[in-house]
Amino acid sequence: MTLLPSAPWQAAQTFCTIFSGPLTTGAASAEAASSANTGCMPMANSTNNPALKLFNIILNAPTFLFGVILSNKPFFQNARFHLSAHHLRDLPPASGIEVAFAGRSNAGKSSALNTLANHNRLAFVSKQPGRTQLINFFTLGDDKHLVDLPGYGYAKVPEAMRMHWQNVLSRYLSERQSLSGLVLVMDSRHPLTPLDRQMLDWFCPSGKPVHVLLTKSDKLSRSESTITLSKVRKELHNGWGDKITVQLFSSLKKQGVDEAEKVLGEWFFGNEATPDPLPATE
Ligand SMILES: Nc1nc2c(ncn2[C@@H]2O[C@H](COP(=O)(O)OP(=O)(O)OP(=O)(O)O)[C@@H](O)[C@H]2O)c(=O)[nH]1
Ligand SMILES: [Mg+2]
Repeated sequence: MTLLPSAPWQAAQTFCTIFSGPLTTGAASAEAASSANTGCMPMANSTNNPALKLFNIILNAPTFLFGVILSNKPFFQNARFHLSAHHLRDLPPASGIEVAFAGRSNAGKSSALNTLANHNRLAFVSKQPGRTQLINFFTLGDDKHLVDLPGYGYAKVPEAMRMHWQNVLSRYLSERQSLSGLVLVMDSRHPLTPLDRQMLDWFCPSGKPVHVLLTKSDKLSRSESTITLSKVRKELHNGWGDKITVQLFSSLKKQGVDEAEKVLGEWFFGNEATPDPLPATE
């Protein structure tokens, strides 16, 4: 048993409670989460102001680092289910930072999310394609979210449903202000399908970063993995620019977890504030 807080923001909470009084983080509802915002530092409403955003990041970095040192746990392991949405109007307010996992049905999005969270059943995983049929939000606390998107490209989905999700996904990817980066999950045996390319076409004009996870890499030999990685990297850079990074990933073998955590950590916390992931204690 440990008396240490189990999460960076819990550690931060302890810190703040000791030095500044109680906090309002860890809110259960979307409304509460958005109003609670973050940390013990005075948070200005920075949604539309880049200077204030930067100010808030700098202000909160020491608190976050303090929390991580105390918690001894990579931050994604604190992911908790927050809400599911069928329509854009059901999404939580776009006030924080979120990173979405998109990709073909059955590519391994939910599995990758569970692997990062070190949790077997946080997001639903199934052999049956089309398992994730809602936009599922997982909170990391502090108004930060991981988002599991419904997969695309599953032929047996009814036309009306396919049109609905095409519309929702294109609008979500191109309009959502709090969406800070996209993890595009591709089965490493079938990368860059036409629909993957369409996703990149929808998202890349936003100028936000994309990280491609070539999942199920355990199904490729070492040399196949190396060749696939370099081919996909080249094609991504040629087609969509250098804001796109790519790596091999296996949820089954838990390979590529540190690399993915590092990239996502930078999106959530910025270069300076991102600690190297520490070994999990459980
Ligand atoms: N061998 C192997 N199988 C994997 C890996 N990742 C996922 N799978 C399997 O692939 C299937 C689909 O995984 P999901 O994570 O549900 O895929 P998804 O992209 O969320 O699918 P939808 O929700 O339908 O869009 C499941 O049977 C997983 O166990 C992996 O890295 N290696
Ligand atoms: Mg899924």
